[in-house]
Amino acid sequence: IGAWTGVYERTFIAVKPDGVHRRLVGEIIRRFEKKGFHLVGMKLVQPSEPLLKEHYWGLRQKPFFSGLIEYMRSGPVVAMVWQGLDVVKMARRMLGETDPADSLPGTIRGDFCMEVGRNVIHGSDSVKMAQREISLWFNPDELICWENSSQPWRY
Ligand code: FUP
Repeated sequence: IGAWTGVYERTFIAVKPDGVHRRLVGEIIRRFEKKGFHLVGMKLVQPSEPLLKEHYWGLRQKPFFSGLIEYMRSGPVVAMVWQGLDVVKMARRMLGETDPADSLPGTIRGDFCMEVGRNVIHGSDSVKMAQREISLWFNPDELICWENSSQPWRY
Protein backbone atom coordinates (compact mmCIF):
# COMPACT_ATOMS: atom_id res chain seq x y z
CA ILE A 1 0.00 0.00 0.00
CA GLY A 2 3.17 2.14 0.00
CA ALA A 3 2.40 3.72 -3.37
CA TRP A 4 -0.81 5.07 -1.85
CA THR A 5 0.93 7.15 0.80
CA GLY A 6 -0.94 10.40 1.17
CA VAL A 7 -4.14 9.00 -0.23
CA TYR A 8 -5.73 9.05 3.19
CA GLU A 9 -6.04 12.84 3.29
CA ARG A 10 -9.66 13.88 3.48
CA THR A 11 -11.49 17.16 3.01
CA PHE A 12 -14.95 18.46 3.80
CA ILE A 13 -16.90 19.88 0.86
CA ALA A 14 -20.39 21.35 1.08
CA VAL A 15 -22.62 22.46 -1.78
CA LYS A 16 -24.27 25.52 -0.23
CA PRO A 17 -28.02 26.27 -0.47
CA ASP A 18 -27.63 28.33 -3.66
CA GLY A 19 -25.69 25.48 -5.29
CA VAL A 20 -28.39 22.95 -4.38
CA HIS A 21 -31.17 25.32 -5.48
CA ARG A 22 -29.45 25.86 -8.83
CA ARG A 23 -29.02 22.10 -9.45
CA LEU A 24 -25.22 22.27 -9.39
CA VAL A 25 -24.79 19.21 -7.14
CA GLY A 26 -24.32 16.75 -10.03
CA GLU A 27 -21.86 19.02 -11.84
CA ILE A 28 -19.79 19.49 -8.67
CA ILE A 29 -19.73 15.76 -7.87
CA ARG A 30 -18.79 15.06 -11.50
CA ARG A 31 -15.76 17.35 -11.26
CA PHE A 32 -14.48 15.66 -8.10
CA GLU A 33 -15.10 12.18 -9.49
CA LYS A 34 -13.42 12.91 -12.82
CA LYS A 35 -10.43 14.41 -11.04
CA GLY A 36 -10.01 11.03 -9.37
CA PHE A 37 -10.94 11.67 -5.76
CA HIS A 38 -12.83 9.10 -3.72
CA LEU A 39 -16.20 9.93 -2.22
CA VAL A 40 -16.22 8.64 1.36
CA GLY A 41 -19.31 10.36 2.77
CA MET A 42 -22.31 12.32 1.51
CA LYS A 43 -25.67 13.55 2.80
CA LEU A 44 -28.35 16.15 2.12
CA VAL A 45 -28.89 18.09 5.34
CA GLN A 46 -30.77 21.10 6.64
CA PRO A 47 -28.02 22.43 8.91
CA SER A 48 -28.98 23.78 12.34
CA GLU A 49 -27.95 27.21 13.55
CA PRO A 50 -25.66 25.80 16.29
CA LEU A 51 -23.90 23.57 13.74
CA LEU A 52 -23.33 26.50 11.38
CA LYS A 53 -22.13 28.80 14.16
CA GLU A 54 -19.65 26.14 15.20
CA HIS A 55 -18.59 25.57 11.60
CA TYR A 56 -17.95 29.31 11.04
CA TRP A 57 -16.70 29.97 14.61
CA GLY A 58 -13.51 31.59 13.28
CA LEU A 59 -15.58 34.23 11.46
CA ARG A 60 -17.87 35.12 14.40
CA GLN A 61 -16.49 38.69 14.69
CA LYS A 62 -16.94 39.47 10.99
CA PRO A 63 -19.66 41.93 9.96
CA PHE A 64 -21.07 39.39 7.48
CA PHE A 65 -21.33 36.58 10.08
CA SER A 66 -25.10 36.74 10.76
CA GLY A 67 -25.86 37.09 7.04
CA LEU A 68 -23.63 34.12 6.34
CA ILE A 69 -25.44 31.96 8.90
CA GLU A 70 -28.83 33.04 7.53
CA TYR A 71 -27.75 32.21 3.96
CA MET A 72 -26.42 28.79 5.00
CA ARG A 73 -29.72 28.04 6.78
CA SER A 74 -31.84 29.08 3.81
CA GLY A 75 -32.01 25.58 2.32
CA PRO A 76 -30.51 22.14 2.34
CA VAL A 77 -26.80 21.64 1.93
CA VAL A 78 -25.04 18.64 0.38
CA ALA A 79 -22.27 17.72 2.81
CA MET A 80 -19.50 15.51 1.44
CA VAL A 81 -16.15 14.05 2.39
CA TRP A 82 -13.66 13.46 -0.41
CA GLN A 83 -10.41 11.56 -0.08
CA GLY A 84 -7.24 11.55 -2.13
CA LEU A 85 -3.71 12.74 -2.56
CA ASP A 86 -3.43 16.42 -1.53
CA VAL A 87 -7.21 16.66 -1.68
CA VAL A 88 -7.45 19.65 0.68
CA LYS A 89 -5.27 21.89 -1.47
CA MET A 90 -6.47 20.48 -4.78
CA ALA A 91 -10.12 20.96 -3.83
CA ARG A 92 -9.46 24.60 -2.93
CA ARG A 93 -7.91 25.05 -6.39
CA MET A 94 -10.94 23.45 -7.99
CA LEU A 95 -13.26 25.76 -6.01
CA GLY A 96 -11.48 29.00 -6.92
CA GLU A 97 -11.17 32.01 -4.62
CA THR A 98 -13.59 32.98 -1.83
CA ASP A 99 -14.76 35.89 -4.02
CA PRO A 100 -16.06 34.53 -7.35
CA ALA A 101 -14.88 37.76 -9.00
CA ASP A 102 -11.29 36.66 -8.31
CA SER A 103 -11.89 33.07 -9.46
CA LEU A 104 -10.61 31.98 -12.83
CA PRO A 105 -12.89 30.37 -15.42
CA GLY A 106 -12.53 26.62 -15.06
CA THR A 107 -12.96 26.76 -11.31
CA ILE A 108 -16.34 26.03 -9.73
CA ARG A 109 -16.81 29.56 -8.40
CA GLY A 110 -15.29 31.04 -11.55
CA ASP A 111 -17.78 29.17 -13.70
CA PHE A 112 -20.97 29.23 -11.67
CA CYS A 113 -21.32 32.30 -9.47
CA MET A 114 -20.70 36.02 -9.08
CA GLU A 115 -21.08 37.10 -5.44
CA VAL A 116 -18.99 36.29 -2.37
CA GLY A 117 -22.19 36.02 -0.35
CA ARG A 118 -23.56 33.34 -2.73
CA ASN A 119 -20.46 31.41 -3.66
CA VAL A 120 -22.06 27.96 -4.16
CA ILE A 121 -19.55 25.73 -2.35
CA HIS A 122 -17.41 25.34 0.76
CA GLY A 123 -14.09 23.51 1.03
CA SER A 124 -11.84 23.09 4.07
CA ASP A 125 -8.80 25.38 3.95
CA SER A 126 -6.31 23.09 5.76
CA VAL A 127 -5.90 19.46 6.81
CA LYS A 128 -6.54 20.47 10.43
CA MET A 129 -9.74 22.35 9.55
CA ALA A 130 -10.82 19.42 7.39
CA GLN A 131 -10.57 17.07 10.36
CA ARG A 132 -12.51 19.50 12.53
CA GLU A 133 -15.24 20.03 9.92
CA ILE A 134 -15.60 16.32 9.07
CA SER A 135 -16.12 15.43 12.73
CA LEU A 136 -18.60 18.29 13.08
CA TRP A 137 -20.78 17.25 10.11
CA PHE A 138 -20.37 13.46 10.09
CA ASN A 139 -20.46 10.54 12.51
CA PRO A 140 -17.57 8.11 12.00
CA ASP A 141 -20.00 5.38 10.89
CA GLU A 142 -21.20 7.61 8.03
CA LEU A 143 -17.77 7.49 6.36
CA ILE A 144 -16.59 4.68 4.13
CA CYS A 145 -13.14 3.20 4.56
CA TRP A 146 -12.23 1.98 1.07
CA GLU A 147 -8.85 0.66 2.21
CA ASN A 148 -10.61 -2.07 4.17
CA SER A 149 -12.90 -2.93 1.28
CA SER A 150 -12.96 -6.55 0.18
CA GLN A 151 -12.47 -5.31 -3.38
CA PRO A 152 -9.54 -2.90 -3.23
CA TRP A 153 -9.21 -2.86 -7.05
CA ARG A 154 -12.35 -0.78 -7.25
CA TYR A 155 -10.38 2.40 -6.81
P1 FUP B 1 -13.75 30.25 2.13
O1 FUP B 1 -12.75 29.48 2.96
O2 FUP B 1 -13.32 30.43 0.70
O3 FUP B 1 -15.15 29.73 2.26
O4 FUP B 1 -13.73 31.73 2.73
P2 FUP B 1 -13.94 32.28 4.23
O5 FUP B 1 -13.80 31.19 5.24
O6 FUP B 1 -13.06 33.49 4.36
O7 FUP B 1 -15.44 32.77 4.20
C1 FUP B 1 -16.49 31.90 4.46
C2 FUP B 1 -17.70 32.40 3.79
O8 FUP B 1 -18.02 33.70 4.28
C3 FUP B 1 -17.57 32.58 2.31
F1 FUP B 1 -17.76 31.44 1.64
C4 FUP B 1 -18.61 33.61 2.00
C5 FUP B 1 -18.67 34.45 3.27
N1 FUP B 1 -18.03 35.76 3.12
C6 FUP B 1 -18.83 36.83 2.91
O9 FUP B 1 -20.06 36.70 2.84
N2 FUP B 1 -18.23 38.05 2.79
C7 FUP B 1 -16.88 38.22 2.83
O10 FUP B 1 -16.40 39.36 2.71
C8 FUP B 1 -16.07 37.09 3.04
C9 FUP B 1 -16.68 35.87 3.18
